[in-house]
Amino acid sequence: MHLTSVPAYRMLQTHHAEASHWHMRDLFARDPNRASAFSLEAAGLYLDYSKNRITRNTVELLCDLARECGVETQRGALFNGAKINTTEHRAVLHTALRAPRGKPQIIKGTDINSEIHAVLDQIARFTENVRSEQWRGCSGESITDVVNIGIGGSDLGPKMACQALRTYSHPRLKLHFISNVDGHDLNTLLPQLDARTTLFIVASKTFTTVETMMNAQSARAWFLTQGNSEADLAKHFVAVSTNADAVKTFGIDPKNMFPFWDWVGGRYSIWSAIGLPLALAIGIEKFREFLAGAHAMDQHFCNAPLEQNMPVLLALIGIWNRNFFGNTSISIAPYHQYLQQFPAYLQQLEMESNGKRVGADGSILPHATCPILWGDVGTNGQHAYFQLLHQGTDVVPVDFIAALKPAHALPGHHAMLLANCFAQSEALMLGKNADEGRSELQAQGKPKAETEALLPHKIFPGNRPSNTILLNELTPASLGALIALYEHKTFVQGLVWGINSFDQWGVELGKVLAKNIHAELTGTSAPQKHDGSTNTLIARAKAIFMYCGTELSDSGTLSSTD
Ligand code: G6Q
Repeated sequence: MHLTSVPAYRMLQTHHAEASHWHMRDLFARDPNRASAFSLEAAGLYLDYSKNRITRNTVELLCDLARECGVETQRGALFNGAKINTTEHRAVLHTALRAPRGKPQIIKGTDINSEIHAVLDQIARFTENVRSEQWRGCSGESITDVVNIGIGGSDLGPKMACQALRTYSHPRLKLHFISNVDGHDLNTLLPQLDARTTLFIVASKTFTTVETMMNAQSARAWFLTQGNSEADLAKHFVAVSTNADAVKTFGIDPKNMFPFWDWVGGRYSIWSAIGLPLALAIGIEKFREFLAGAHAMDQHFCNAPLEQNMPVLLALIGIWNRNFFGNTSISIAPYHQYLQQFPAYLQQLEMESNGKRVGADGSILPHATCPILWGDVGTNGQHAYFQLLHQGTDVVPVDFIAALKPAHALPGHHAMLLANCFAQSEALMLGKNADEGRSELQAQGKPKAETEALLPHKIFPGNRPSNTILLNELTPASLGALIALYEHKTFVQGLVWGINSFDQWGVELGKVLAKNIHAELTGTSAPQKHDGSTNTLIARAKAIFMYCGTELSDSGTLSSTD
């Protein structure tokens, strides 16, 4: 049954007809307890969702909707390892990766809890060795630079988390992330590295992803040009993958491979060995705290009633904004410089999971699904696109995220940062009406005619929704809980929309799409008949290679013909 046929959906439609006339300014004025009624704490996080166009009745109806869409049953199926990724016939068990040791979970006759903890122990041994300088490069020098080569789910998570938790980073280790097949990425980094003190992590679930393989081959070739031999590779290249054969073929010693499993989706893999760069940076104890923080959110998600369930409420507020108010995008505004990569991380999590127009049952969905997610850190965004958030023609709900305690001691900054964060959500909610705008202009001594001419520009409609998520401090545990919060939010929204949130056929398409054109560009295949535009683009690229006296070799690298 589609969302639009569910009884609670119809009730919500009727309710929305009324809600569309509300202004949050009035809702706050009428209900002094609104902030406590629409806020909750879980796993060390505080969520205030009171600045939304909701009443208690809205929340009740939305929770009915979640119930009628099977959220409670499917939540159990997720944790129990049912094959809820139906198009790939896979279980979805990233939550098992953060379960404590000693809680057996049998999947296909194997206790995955002991497998998971065996890999965690392998990560512990390796990271402690690198950090304590017992693992040294081929010339006996300690490792100073770690380069993670991976893309998408094998890049965004560790990159975001290493930046978020940089306060906890080992002082000797510099972390680098190479993802783009664009050679400018790797080519900029390599001259900064000393091959004798660099460790490359080739991170790829499949170990077939073209970008990662090409970057890994180039890094390997560079390493060998730096006076090192094939035998030296073992001290400088490790792999994270589910594909042991391909890792071996690449030339990485299977002893230096950290495995994970097909039931871990790429964008949910930070908790697995894909988190190796993070474990190297912050150490295994802090990495375990990161897992424990996520586990605390899992426990909350599993056990709390829907009405007091943080991921469920965050998801349902999103459904209310998307499917009833028609808001097409959501902005993420972390007021923490170290969370700069968080919007990009969530972009993949939400848009790759739920950016789909077909339901899990294969039917075309008659309703909207995932909104476009975007954003940047505060206060930077305030000096750029916040204009549109306040006065643009589209209403864009915002998630504000802030830590109450900073990780620095510079006086004054943090109070100023938080003041901005809270002031923005207040202004978006309250707006400024004509009377207020007029009095403000009059108080500035503007003449009457100028006041009236300026007034329309000074009016802010307000009633613009936002959530505020507060962390006491940005720690491994609170970051773990924050990521898990959004993972479960995404899962719940997928259930309400009737989507399989765990496949990504659009991404798979991208992996094969370039193959034909690449063969034509490199001359290994005769030009094919494309559309006129694509033919012209290919011809222009080929012409410029010839003009520059360069050609693309079979391996796809640009080489001089001289
Ligand atoms: C994530 C996606 C995608 C994937 C990358 C890298 O959920 O499937 O982003 O992570 O395409 O894939 P590999 O890890 O297999 O190289």
